Amino acid sequence: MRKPVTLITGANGEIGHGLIEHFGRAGGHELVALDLKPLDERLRSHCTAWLDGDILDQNLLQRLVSEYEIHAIYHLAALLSTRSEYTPDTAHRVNVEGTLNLLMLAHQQASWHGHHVKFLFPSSVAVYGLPDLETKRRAGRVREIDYNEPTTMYGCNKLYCEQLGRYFALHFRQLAVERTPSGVDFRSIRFPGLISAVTLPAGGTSDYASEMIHAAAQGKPYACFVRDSARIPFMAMPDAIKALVLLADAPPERLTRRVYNVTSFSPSAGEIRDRVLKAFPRATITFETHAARAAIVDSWPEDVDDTPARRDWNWSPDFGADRTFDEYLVPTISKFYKADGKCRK
Ligand code: AKB
Repeated sequence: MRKPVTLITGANGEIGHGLIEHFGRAGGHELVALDLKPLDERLRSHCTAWLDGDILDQNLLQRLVSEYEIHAIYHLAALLSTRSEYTPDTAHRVNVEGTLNLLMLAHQQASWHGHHVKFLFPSSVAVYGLPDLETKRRAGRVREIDYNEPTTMYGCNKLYCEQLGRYFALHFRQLAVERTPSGVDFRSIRFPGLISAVTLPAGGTSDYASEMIHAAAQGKPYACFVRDSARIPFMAMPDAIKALVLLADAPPERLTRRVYNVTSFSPSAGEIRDRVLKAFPRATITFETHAARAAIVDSWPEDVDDTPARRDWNWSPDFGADRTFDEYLVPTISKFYKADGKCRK
């Protein structure tokens, strides 16, 4: 008999670390971790199995389902926004074709075991495209239906995969003579910039916040690539994990949509600098604007309206700006670098 499991792709990533540690502490989940690289040793004790491989490798995915009965998928594997701009065709393959592979796998699994497969998909504020700074300022807290005109390949990929997921959940093979639902219970969150105390992001454009504080904690100078006035929504990683788990556990009848905004606080890059200097007064932080990367951040909203998430599945952040820095980031990062000085990508 195949063991019922939860599959986590992109397991070595920032969200993957937080999610596996959360499930490991909570217990009750048989986790199978998949990533391009061997799973971080810190996470292995929480997992039933871990594989290193590519979500584009159909043979790998078929080997996976021959051994495990998948009842939930947290599909975290992706090329982030900056990296995707350097390799847009690869980004499309990984971010879109990879996601389609996992959606089809979820459908096959649901057909096999006769239960729905929950499919949690992290989307992003990168799906929004504000045309200029005046419109961005005036728009303030944008809703899910506003300004869906991304300027990056990553944003295009995430917006399209949201729609792919809705298709699987609501309209799958609608012309079949004997139409049967896909069995894929797709649910997605548009995350703001995420800041983790124990992992460093790789290839994102909102990474300046994480990079700034991690550099300061190591006594390294940091040149921020956006202007000090650049402003987008951010969230502490523990709240991102809380949101994913809350959405996954929400009764289907509570959901009025498949894609939700969440957020916590919207600091400017200069306000982040001020908080980092308060914690690390000897830090050297400068602003050296990279015009193209700054323009990507300028196209993202100042803030998002997360009313539907609050209404449908009782979302609310635990970590506002003060608590994020004072109780989560600064003490954890300081301890972290004193411990082994290494941070995982
Ligand atoms: C990125 O910067 O690409 C990501 C995101 C905002 O989704 N962190």
